[in-house]
Amino acid sequence: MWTSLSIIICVLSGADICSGSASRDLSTLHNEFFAWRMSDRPVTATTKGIHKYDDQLESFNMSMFDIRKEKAETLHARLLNISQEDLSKSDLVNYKILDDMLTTYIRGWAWRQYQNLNPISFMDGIQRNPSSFVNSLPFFTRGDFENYIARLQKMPDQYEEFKVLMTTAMQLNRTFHRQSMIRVEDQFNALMGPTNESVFYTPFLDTLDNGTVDPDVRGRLKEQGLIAVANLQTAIQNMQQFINDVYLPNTRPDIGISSLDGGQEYYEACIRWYLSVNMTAQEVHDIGLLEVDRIVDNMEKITKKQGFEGSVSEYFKDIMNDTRFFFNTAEEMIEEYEKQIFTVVEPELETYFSDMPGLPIEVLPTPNDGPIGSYSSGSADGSRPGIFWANVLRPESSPNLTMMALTIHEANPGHHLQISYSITSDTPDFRQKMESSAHNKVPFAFPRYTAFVEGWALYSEFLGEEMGLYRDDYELMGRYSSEMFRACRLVVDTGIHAFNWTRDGAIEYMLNYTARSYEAVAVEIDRYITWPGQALAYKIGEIKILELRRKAEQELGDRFDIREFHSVVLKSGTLPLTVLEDLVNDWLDSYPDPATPAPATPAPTTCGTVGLASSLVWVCGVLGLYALPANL
Ligand SMILES: *[C@@H]1O[C@H](CO)[C@@H](O)[C@H](O)[C@H]1NC(C)=O
Ligand SMILES: *[C@@H]1O[C@H](CO)[C@@H](O)[C@H](O)[C@H]1NC(C)=O
Ligand SMILES: *[C@@H]1O[C@H](CO)[C@@H](O)[C@H](O)[C@H]1NC(C)=O
Ligand SMILES: *[C@@H]1O[C@H](CO)[C@@H](O)[C@H](O)[C@H]1NC(C)=O
Ligand SMILES: *[C@@H]1O[C@H](CO)[C@@H](O)[C@H](O)[C@H]1NC(C)=O
Ligand SMILES: *[C@@H]1O[C@H](CO)[C@@H](O)[C@H](O)[C@H]1NC(C)=O
Ligand SMILES: *[C@@H]1O[C@H](CO)[C@@H](O)[C@H](O)[C@H]1NC(C)=O
Ligand SMILES: *[C@@H]1O[C@H](CO)[C@@H](O)[C@H](O)[C@H]1NC(C)=O
Ligand SMILES: *[C@@H]1O[C@H](CO)[C@@H](O)[C@H](O)[C@H]1NC(C)=O
Ligand SMILES: *[C@H]1O[C@@H](CO)[C@H](O)[C@@H](O)[C@@H]1NC(C)=O
Repeated sequence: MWTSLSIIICVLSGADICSGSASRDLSTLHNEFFAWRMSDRPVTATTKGIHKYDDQLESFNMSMFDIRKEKAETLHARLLNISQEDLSKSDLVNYKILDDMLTTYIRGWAWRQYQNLNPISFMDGIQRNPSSFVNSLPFFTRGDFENYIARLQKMPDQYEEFKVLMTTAMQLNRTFHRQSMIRVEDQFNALMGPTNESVFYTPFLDTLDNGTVDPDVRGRLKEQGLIAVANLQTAIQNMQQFINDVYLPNTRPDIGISSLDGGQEYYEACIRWYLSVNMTAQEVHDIGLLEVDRIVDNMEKITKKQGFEGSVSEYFKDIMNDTRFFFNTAEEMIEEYEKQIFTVVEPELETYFSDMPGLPIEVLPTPNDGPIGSYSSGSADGSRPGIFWANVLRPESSPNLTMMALTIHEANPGHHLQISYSITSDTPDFRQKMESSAHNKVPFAFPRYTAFVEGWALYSEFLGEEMGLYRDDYELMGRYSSEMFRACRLVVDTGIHAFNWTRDGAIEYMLNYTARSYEAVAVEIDRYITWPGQALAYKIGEIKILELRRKAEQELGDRFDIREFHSVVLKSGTLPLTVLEDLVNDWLDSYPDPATPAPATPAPTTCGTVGLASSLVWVCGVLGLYALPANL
């Protein structure tokens, strides 16, 4: 009754009231979408603070492929029924993103029987980071412990579901390469040993004893927990047996995904999923080669200036052997990061950004070994700070010259600033609490817009030059080595998956251009072998953001305001690159004071207007050689 009434009113009185109903329909729809996603991914729901499904696990039954796709299609049909003209600007962004998420997923269904059939690798599965599985749950009440026990009890069934998927992968000749599997055994082994000392059992120790659960029931919870963990250990052992005896002998012989039937098309679908733009492997590869050359040039300018005669890789070898570039202790490294954030970067920010949310940031040492840095967001009200996790476990092999680029990337104006804008923007749950990636499901998965997030962080490293954040040529070399790493990924990932590169060839290429050890590079390469296309997002996202900036500079001429541009990019939250481009174009189209149009073609000097000589090459390069498809 209510619905039909509102339709009549809309017809009679025009857009204003309709806008209300379109907006309501949209919000109903994305709430429903979000609720569905959380119920479908219970562990993710727990990590997002939704505790309705704490006793459940995701289903990996093959029948779910079709069920999920049909659900997405139903929601999409309803979305298309909402009139875009009747939506406000911010609702329109939400509309476009929901549209992109659903169409990406529905399109990905065609590839459901590729990597999706391989849920375990050294990069995927709970054995990779078991404590995150444990720690995602709260452990306060008896019910919390019971939920956790229920989850543990369901794990063996999940492994049985995995075996069905993996067996299907073998039948279809769509398994992982051996290289994706060899480290799994060690990861599994770390979960064996005495049951009461397993990481899965830890909540039943101090947490339970020191907590508020009725002491009378603690004994029973421990007993049930012990049995559940023991059964899980048995299931893990069986899985390892299955991998050794059945799966490993059937792993695919070639590292490249294109060696599979339909693999070339599959790879391009992965590229499209990660980049949220249409590009071929060849296009990505060519951009990578140009970028590597350009960055080598930038590096050689510095090495020449410093009077160094050898190659870039020799330069970094010398640095690695020079104690001058190393701190002695973890504490000194943390202090240096703090100094960079608060005394070098912070004073420069307001020249480049407006209405900064000003959320707090902290530097903490990573408890476990892993990447050199990472970021986790705090709360939107600032009560919990964002954290730049710095790996300071090996001061003796972490040269200081890469620290500034890392600070910029993880803290400000990189991830911390972008995510601060994002979590304080008025965006609905389905955008604020995007589900975690399960890379082996790509492209039959909901996107998270890595190209935007990582592209922004890499663009920030670039912006750091303009902001004068790199204090000397060494820090600039550190920036280039970090950029080089991302550029190499474009060459190597596509090399492996589209152009038959060998593993040794890929390792050699990467070693030649980056200051990393053989073992570190080999792990990187195995990661690319396992997740085709994932590593491309960083550089392509950066190039897209920079391309949009150059476009705005060109169109607005003197009226271009860097702070305004950054607001357009950051204030609508995390976006697919397509929607970002729409936003920038809308901003340019509706820009006030069109009285002084910019020249149609930029004067050659435009290239020189920005910062250092090194970025001059870049500026010209982006407008010319590496422009991405303009119409995304
Ligand atoms: C899994 O899916 C199959 C059909 O593919 C179905 O027969 C079976 O009952 C399902 N199992 C569960 C536990 O839902
Ligand atoms: C689209 O809207 C029309 C009119 O309100 C309705 O009859 C139809 O069922 C809707 N379709 C979907 C898929 O929601
Ligand atoms: C898988 O590969 C084997 C050996 O090359 C071949 O005999 C078989 O037909 C292939 N199966 C499929 C489904 O392509
Ligand atoms: C685990 O149990 C063994 C005996 O079964 C005991 O010796 C050991 O101390 C226990 N470990 C912990 C952490 O409680
Ligand atoms: C919990 O209690 C144990 C003694 O049972 C004590 O050693 C430990 O420090 C306590 N942990 C916390 C976090 O309070
Ligand atoms: C590192 O330095 C030491 C002593 O300064 C020298 O003997 C060694 O050859 C150097 N190694 C490299 C790889 O340059
Ligand atoms: C890659 O190698 C396979 C044989 O392993 C061959 O069939 C294919 O044509 C090669 N592709 C390219 C792009 O070289
Ligand atoms: C290694 O890098 C240099 C540039 O520093 C380049 O000239 C050479 O071709 C590269 N070698 C390989 C194997 O890629
Ligand atoms: C991207 O490529 C797909 C498949 O080739 C095509 O259907 C789609 O229209 C393209 N999208 C854009 C925006 O060019
Ligand atoms: C590392 O960077 C070089 C060049 O910027 C400085 O000369 C060194 O003093 C610095 N080393 C430490 C330990 O901070």
